[in-house]
Amino acid sequence: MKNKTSNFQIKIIFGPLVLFILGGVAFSCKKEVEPKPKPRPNIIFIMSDDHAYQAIGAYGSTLINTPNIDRIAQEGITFTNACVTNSICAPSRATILTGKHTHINGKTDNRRPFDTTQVTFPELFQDAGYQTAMFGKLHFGNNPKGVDDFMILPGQGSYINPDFITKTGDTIRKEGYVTDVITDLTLEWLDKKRDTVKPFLLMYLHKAPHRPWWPRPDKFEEYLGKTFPEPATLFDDYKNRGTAAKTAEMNLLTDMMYNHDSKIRPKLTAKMKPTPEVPEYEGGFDNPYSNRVTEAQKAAYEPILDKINADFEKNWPDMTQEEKMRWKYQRYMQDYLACISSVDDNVGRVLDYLDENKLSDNTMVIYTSDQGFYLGEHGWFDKRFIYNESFKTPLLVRWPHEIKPGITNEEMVQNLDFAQTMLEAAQIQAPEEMQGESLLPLLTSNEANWTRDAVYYHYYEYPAVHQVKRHYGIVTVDYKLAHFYYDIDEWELYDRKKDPNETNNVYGNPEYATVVTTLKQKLDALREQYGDSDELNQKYIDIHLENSIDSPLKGK
Ligand code: SGN
Ligand code: CA
Repeated sequence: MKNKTSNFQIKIIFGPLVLFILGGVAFSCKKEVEPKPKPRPNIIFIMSDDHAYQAIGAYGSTLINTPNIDRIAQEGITFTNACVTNSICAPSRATILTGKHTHINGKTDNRRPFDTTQVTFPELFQDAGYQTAMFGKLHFGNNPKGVDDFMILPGQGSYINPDFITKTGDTIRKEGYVTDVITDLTLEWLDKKRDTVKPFLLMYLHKAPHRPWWPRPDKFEEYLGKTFPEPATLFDDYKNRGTAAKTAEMNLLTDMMYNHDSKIRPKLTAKMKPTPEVPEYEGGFDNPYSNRVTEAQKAAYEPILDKINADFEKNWPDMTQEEKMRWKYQRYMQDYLACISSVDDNVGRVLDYLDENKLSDNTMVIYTSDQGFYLGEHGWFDKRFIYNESFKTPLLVRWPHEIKPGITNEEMVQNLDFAQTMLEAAQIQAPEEMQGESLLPLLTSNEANWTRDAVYYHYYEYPAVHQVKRHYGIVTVDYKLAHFYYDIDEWELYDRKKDPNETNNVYGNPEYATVVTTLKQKLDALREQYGDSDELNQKYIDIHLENSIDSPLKGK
């Protein structure tokens, strides 16, 4: 009886314990087999148009502070060697949306239509149950697919009182400054249209700081009073370079327009003696003199334009060529950076909204540009070249709990990788045909095994505005090798370590003979890996000649 009792007591005491332990084991086994799925993050993909990394505080800018964009860097990761596959607007966007190189997605230039039968990554998000939206500049020739809500600028769009194409096919005009308006639309969507049950993919795409760099009047005035440091290569004479650098039409002195770009009134240049030597646009579709602008808006711009014009009238006739270059550089920087300042303020509005609405924690925020840009380096504005300032693009990513705050990464990553990165973060399978690599290992781990040691680049839009010749090439940590073709056949090699400004083409220098042989083999291998070839080059030349009405080379 005693024993019985004690047996019973033992059962009473240990029974639940055994069950608890067994239950615990079962629970922990179950946990190993089926981990609780992580909640899928929201994603905000922020892209500006032509935003050079040289104009971002987080990249050590000596030109401007960007405290809001820098918040993404401070709370996330800065990629110091992010680059594009083709440094021009619509082709870059096609690569981002498809995860494929230009020669595969077919969007070789800004003019050619995009083949919409291809899969673009927002469609995959939509299929996977994400709510998707896009606001701002797409510049694609087509409306986006896989996007529940959108308001996109037609083509390049306008800085003041921009029109937007809506999902219903209407075009509506919104009064205000474009960077503010795009942000208003984005915040309105977050506030009123967001489905709180679903994760979202939101593409927030600025027009600024695209040419012709019209700032909002208050910023226009503020930046007019500033002077900026000149880049070391402002007076580049393109000696020791190829034909392509010498013939490109993007030099501040010879190609930047006094009226269209530097904001000198046409009636002033017309009466100046001697007449300023630069050709001018006739249209002026996108400036405060156009019909779309209200009298009040014009009145806000006038006193600032008065100051710029008075200074020009007084000083320009006596300026040397060198002084004209310097004057144009300062004018350019004042307007370009004033546009950036608005972008930065507005990025801050979006980040604040996320904080205030407790969305920051589970939202991946990406900041990038469709390519880099020349801010007077080599005497240039615009982009297109495989050379550094246009080839590199800013890339900052914040994703709390997943990315350690304030880290930097030097790997050669590309806009080709963006789609796969976002898809993996959202736990969506990427299609086989995508050619990039997910950056997730680099975002979330210090010890990621990243094996890429070279990237491939190919630019096609020639003949065209700025006349940058067609070229493709390979970039490694140490070298850059490019082949310029079509109406020339020239190779260029830059030693990135010894010549970071890329002013000395060492192709043909016997000391680099072995480097050239090795790099050419590597380039061939990359072209094969990605499916590019001389036959495809010819195919795209033929298409260009068939479609182009303005090609000076037509028939050649
Ligand atoms: C416009 C610009 C060019 C620029 C292209 C492409 N001229 O034509 O300077 O290179 O767009 O830019 S503009 O003064 O009329 O804006 S892209 O970013 O869309 O590729
Ligand atoms: Ca662009």
